[in-house]
Amino acid sequence: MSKCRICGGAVQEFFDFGRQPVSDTFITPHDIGTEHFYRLAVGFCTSCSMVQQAEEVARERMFPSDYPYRSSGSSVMRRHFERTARHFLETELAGPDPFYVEIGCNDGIMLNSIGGAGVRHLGVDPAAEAAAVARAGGSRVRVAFFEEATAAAVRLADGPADLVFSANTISHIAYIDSVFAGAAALLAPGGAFVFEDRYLGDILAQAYFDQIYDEHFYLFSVRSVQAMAKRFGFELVDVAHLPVHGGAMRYTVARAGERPPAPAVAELLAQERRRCLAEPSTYKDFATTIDSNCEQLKALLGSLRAEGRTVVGYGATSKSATVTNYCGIGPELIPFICDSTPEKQGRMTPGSHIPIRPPAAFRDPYPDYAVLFAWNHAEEIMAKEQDFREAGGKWILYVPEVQTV
Ligand code: DWN
Ligand code: SAH
Ligand code: ZN
Repeated sequence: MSKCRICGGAVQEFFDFGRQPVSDTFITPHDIGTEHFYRLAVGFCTSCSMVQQAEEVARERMFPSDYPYRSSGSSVMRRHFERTARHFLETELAGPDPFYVEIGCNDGIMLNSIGGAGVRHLGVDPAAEAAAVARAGGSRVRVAFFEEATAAAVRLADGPADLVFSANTISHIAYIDSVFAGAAALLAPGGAFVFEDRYLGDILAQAYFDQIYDEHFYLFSVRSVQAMAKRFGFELVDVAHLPVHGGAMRYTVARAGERPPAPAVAELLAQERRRCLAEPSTYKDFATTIDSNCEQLKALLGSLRAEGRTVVGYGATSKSATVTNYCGIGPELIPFICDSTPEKQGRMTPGSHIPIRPPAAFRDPYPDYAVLFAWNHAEEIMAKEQDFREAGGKWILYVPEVQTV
């Protein structure tokens, strides 16, 4: 058993994916064999229930200056963050001269809406090339990893922040004590630290096992975030369940005693107790489902190949690294994955070495089947690719179960 990164309690490992590559390291053909591998294993803390990985990958490996993910690749996510920006402009940023800081701003998908409203703002992100896109959108970005030292420098240069916001990033940071220390140093009195991340309750309910990969060091629940906030001098004062990325949760924390917790916190804690999110049996069942789904997916792809059917992948996601490498799926079963991100096209998936091609390759000609690795964007993608279905094509989904639709 390892020690919990949050509370020091005993972490009970519940799944080991074995040797896995850094998920966003999409390589060129002559980089084959240069990928970094590590042991991807995940456990839950028997004290604070935080789900966390056994091994930490160096942040510089996961988030280099040419980090290829671009948040704006989804119109659904662009609309989500436009709505989110409007919400904060009417609430946390409604004061006379508000200052907004965003951790993990990536290409400015949220930051540009805040800056565009004339609000003083600063993004913080080590992915220099994504930051350049945000700057081209009119935003200020400090290319750095947010931690206590960064926060102190920002406070010195720009003053206290009314809102520190982050989406799909805080769970990526193993050294989260330094992040909370930074938030404490940076936040104005009465300020809020708000972060949204994929939700453990949905991952367990829908067996989203491929949400487990190097970048997702933690899988948050309301109970584990409440414990984490308390440990670092904050208090969880509001939660909101979101439909994005297969199910996410927005957590609002404030300095302890500064705001009364909203009823939603107690309501969702009660729901987690009813769903046994802190019970070992829940994770045992999850582990069984992971292996069963992976066996079924591999068997389905093998039989389609034996029948001479054509199968491609759709969406070269970080998630696909776990699926393809744990299930042993390579180009012999999926000859290529199409993806709309220019920075990924022409490269190959880490470890499994499946070539990544532009969306045009998907239609020329349509395959018989397409494995939807970007299942969290299913509605948007299936709407975009209606002609595929009309031409007789079928999608292969592997969460919550293996099925063709
Ligand atoms: O948590 C994270 C999320 C926010 O983004 C990060 N750790 C890294 C990354 O994870 P991911 O790669 O699993 O994210 P997505 O948003 O599921 O990736 C979707 C992929 O599919 C992108 O490469 C873009 C591509 N795509 C496409 O080809 N056509 C996406 C859409 C919507 C499309 O229509
Ligand atoms: N907020 C965007 C991007 C999420 S991807 C969205 O919701 O789509 C995670 C982002 O966090 C990447 O751009 C990565 O470079 C950044 N990141 C990782 N560690 C960070 C840290 N310590 N401080 C700031 N950004 C970080
Ligand atoms: Zn713990």
